[in-house]
Amino acid sequence: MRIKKIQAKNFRQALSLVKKELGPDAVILSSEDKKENGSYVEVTAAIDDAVETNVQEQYAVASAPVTVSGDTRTSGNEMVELKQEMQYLRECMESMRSSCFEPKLPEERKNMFHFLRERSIKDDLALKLIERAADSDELRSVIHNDLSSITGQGNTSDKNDRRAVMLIGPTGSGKTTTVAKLASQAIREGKKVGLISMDTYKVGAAEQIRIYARMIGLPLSVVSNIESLQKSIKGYSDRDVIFIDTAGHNPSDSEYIGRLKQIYETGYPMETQLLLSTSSDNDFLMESHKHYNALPIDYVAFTKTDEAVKLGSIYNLCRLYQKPVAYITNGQRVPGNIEFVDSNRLTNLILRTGSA
Ligand SMILES: Nc1nc2c(ncn2[C@@H]2O[C@H](COP(=O)(O)OP(=O)(O)OP(=O)(O)O)[C@@H](O)[C@H]2O)c(=O)[nH]1
Ligand SMILES: [Mg+2]
Repeated sequence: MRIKKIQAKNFRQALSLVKKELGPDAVILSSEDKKENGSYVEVTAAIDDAVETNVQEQYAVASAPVTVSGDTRTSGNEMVELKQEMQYLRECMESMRSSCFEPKLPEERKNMFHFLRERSIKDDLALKLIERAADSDELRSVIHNDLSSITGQGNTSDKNDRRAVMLIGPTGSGKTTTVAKLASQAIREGKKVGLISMDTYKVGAAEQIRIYARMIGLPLSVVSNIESLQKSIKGYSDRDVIFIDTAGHNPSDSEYIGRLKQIYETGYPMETQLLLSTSSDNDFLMESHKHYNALPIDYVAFTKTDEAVKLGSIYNLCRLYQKPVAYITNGQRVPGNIEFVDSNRLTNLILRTGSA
């Protein structure tokens, strides 16, 4: 970690110097208004970028090298262990930072920082937000602008070609329930709808979606491999839209991501919606990005907003995934409990206090 003290005429100028000297990931540890020899601001900032980039150099200094044919090299296992250790230290630092980190900021900015932290917005994002906003009104519009620019990236050009909409997401994120909600909504709009379930993994999964299909009055096809998926899609050639439900797994399971990847290899134009439950652990959802990022996700959707006390994770995840938000779901009822939201509504949810 590199720590640096920076002096400037005012806070805003100090922050831009911090960014210039330590980069955009630097965090402010303290800020003081000084009065000696005229008034100025002194900011102490830190960056922990050295941890990862210097792993190899540090290893060479800190460990005894393994000699291979007179050569000095690190063994593969040692390097893996060392990387794991560094990762562990990094995680410890992160959790210390989020539990004890208390930036010394001017009073108004400190209040804004706490307001964002109380809503579970990540410290680094919160610091960047208060850098760009002079007061809480401006804070709202900065968040709104960030969300609008992400939503503006919606891939709408080929949307009409894509009749199939596939829902993916971690276990229990609400895929099957949401497929039923979306299907009901499409029927209400006068569309001909087809349903496909690719979940033959979980006990009772087929039965769950079969009940919904019967309730909505829709044909359902349950498939267990790519060939039957293609056949089912072909069989639904008279349908305006086909909703595909998938089995939920832990996203860190590489076989699961691999199976999803195979679906795209069929070349069938498909819209993919990633469902993330706002009642899940924020860090788990952030971590899942590493894995889902390998797939061509078109939209994210946030489920179970009715169960979440804080919805700052929506902001964290929008910034991380950089995908437009298709909708939110806010209850178990089918049909119903689904809301197609704009940036304005999302901003309100992120900044709200207590559950909806
Ligand atoms: N409170 C609340 N519960 C929801 C919402 N959406 C789904 N659920 C509930 O969450 C539980 C899991 O929903 P499912 O639709 O089965 O989730 P899934 O993603 O299909 O689960 P897997 O197929 O096992 O991965 C069920 O009890 C749903 O009724 C929501 O918006 N709010
Ligand atoms: Mg399911």
